[in-house]
Amino acid sequence: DHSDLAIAYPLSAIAEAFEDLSTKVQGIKNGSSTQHIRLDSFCEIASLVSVLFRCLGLAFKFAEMEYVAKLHGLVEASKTYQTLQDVIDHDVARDTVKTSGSYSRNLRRVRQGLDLVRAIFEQLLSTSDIYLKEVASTAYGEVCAPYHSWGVRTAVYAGMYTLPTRDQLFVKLNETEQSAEKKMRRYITASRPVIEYIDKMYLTRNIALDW
Ligand code: 1PZ
Repeated sequence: DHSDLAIAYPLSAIAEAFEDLSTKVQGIKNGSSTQHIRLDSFCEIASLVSVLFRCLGLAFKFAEMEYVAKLHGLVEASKTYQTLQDVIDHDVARDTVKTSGSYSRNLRRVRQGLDLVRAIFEQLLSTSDIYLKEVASTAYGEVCAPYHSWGVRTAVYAGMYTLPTRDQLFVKLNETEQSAEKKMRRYITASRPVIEYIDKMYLTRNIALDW
């Protein structure tokens, strides 16, 4: 249970939870585990990153609500389906993989959110700019913008001017520049295999990832 840690030190909880998940994913990959990732535990871990957008201010409330809504759809699915594979297979069978609001589409969106956090952390580590506009624009442009509508992209780029400063962000996360650095690196490393695992579930079913 990551919930106590998540309140006091959200970045620690995120790093720790993704390391656990990453270990499981690697076990599946190298054949030492045959247990697929459970959808309910995936949702629990993915929900931890929503504290990050709570630090971004009112302009990004919409992003948080969007992310939480997608996750909520998956939590509902987890009452019926046990694994991530199960929900994709469900949608493949009904031809609803890309249908708005479908489980597989929601999973794709959550995956993009996790990858966006990874890109933001990479940008934060590569610059010391006190404003987050550049960091956020680069990360968003790389990970999400290609898949968002013109209207959403325009709103997101306009919102970038309202982001807190770098220092304010770390204070909100109960971190210092130094303490955050290590945890962000841990997330970057741990999230990669997780994201790859999700992508592979689509690709092995001949679903291209251009949406
Ligand atoms: C410190 C740096 C701050 C960076 C801030 C970057 C903020 C990016 C905000 C992205 C907002 C996306 C809003 C709406 C997206 C919708 O178009 C799609 C629609 O999906 P559909 O219904 O068509 O299937 N929704 C999503 O992609 C859901 C997830 C988006 C939220 C990801 C936010 C991650 C923010 C991480 C912040 C640390």
